Amino acid sequence: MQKHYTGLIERYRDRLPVSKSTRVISLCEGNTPLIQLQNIPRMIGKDVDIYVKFEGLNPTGSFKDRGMTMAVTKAVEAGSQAIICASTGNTSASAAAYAARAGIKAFVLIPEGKIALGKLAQTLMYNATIIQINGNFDQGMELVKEVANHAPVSIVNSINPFRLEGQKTAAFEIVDELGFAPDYHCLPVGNAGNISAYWKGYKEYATERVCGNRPVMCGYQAAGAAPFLAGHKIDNPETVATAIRIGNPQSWDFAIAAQQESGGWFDKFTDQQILAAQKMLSQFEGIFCEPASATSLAGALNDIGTGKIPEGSKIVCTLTGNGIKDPEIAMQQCADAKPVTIEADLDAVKRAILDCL
Ligand code: AN7
Repeated sequence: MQKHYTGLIERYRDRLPVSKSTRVISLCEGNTPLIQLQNIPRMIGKDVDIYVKFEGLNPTGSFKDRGMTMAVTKAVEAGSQAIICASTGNTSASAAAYAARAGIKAFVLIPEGKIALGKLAQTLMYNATIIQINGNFDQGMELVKEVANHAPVSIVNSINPFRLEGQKTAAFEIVDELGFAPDYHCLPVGNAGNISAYWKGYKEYATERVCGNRPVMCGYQAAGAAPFLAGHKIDNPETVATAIRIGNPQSWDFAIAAQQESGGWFDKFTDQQILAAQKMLSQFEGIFCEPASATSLAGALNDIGTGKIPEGSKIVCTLTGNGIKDPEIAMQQCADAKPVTIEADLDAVKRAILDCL
């Protein structure tokens, strides 16, 4: 027995592509809480068990750390001195952190002005080299693929298969904790790496009879960035949920397979619906995720409401990133709840409290 938790590679070593001699680059990622919602199911008056897998509690505040521990471990094993990624923010923060941990260099290409403040601050602190482009994520991704042919850098975007290997462990953790796979698994979809990784994880656990069932996979996109609903890539994705402002998903085929094999579906939700779900989760459950992450709950609540997800179901929604990542959106969400400023005396404080009760 290990004395303390040392990360998902150690925990699931026998199911991951590492050997005894592999130097593991880890920040103790994974092992995130699966929190059952208590108030929202009651408020909507439906008999459903909704759990959220709070991936915002990973070391850099997003699920990307699961993939990054694997990708950077394998890059270092192969002798890489530098990694590179294109990113809407979370991948860049995660890549930068794991590169720092490994003692190698990280280059990140990000769309100028479209990265949440917390993600930019992290990436700077971890000391990555940030290259901002006058373009979107999809253009950055194409450039990264090109430049990797011309410079000694390993790509750590989710087109790197080790990323999905690491990320599949989230499905393992859910099954290990519940003792079964949920009936429905709801995820936000951008590049579609994560939905592909979860499906891989569930399939591996189901076929080895760790559990007897697999979930229906539900992939939810932002309405302005919904190529899976359009049926083709789109050129100018737009959404307040900048993490999933992606028009050309790199894991298209895997995600379609996940949807078809599981009997699942894709759907899209407006920025307004996404932000409402984010606020609801914070306000009524005390769980603060970033806007993109709330797309999973927006979708689940919609599909529970219409009966597409029937009563009696056990549902897991992945909350992919921490709400603190995007303080600007949070402040906008709460613009009507401006704090009052008063004199620093007892009477004034008393009045301020009594006024609110
Ligand atoms: C919070 O960081 O693509 O469908 O470059 O940050 O696996 O792409 C982020 C994606 C959902 C979508 N939620 O996951 C990046 C990046 C959050 C995210 C997604 C992202 P995929």
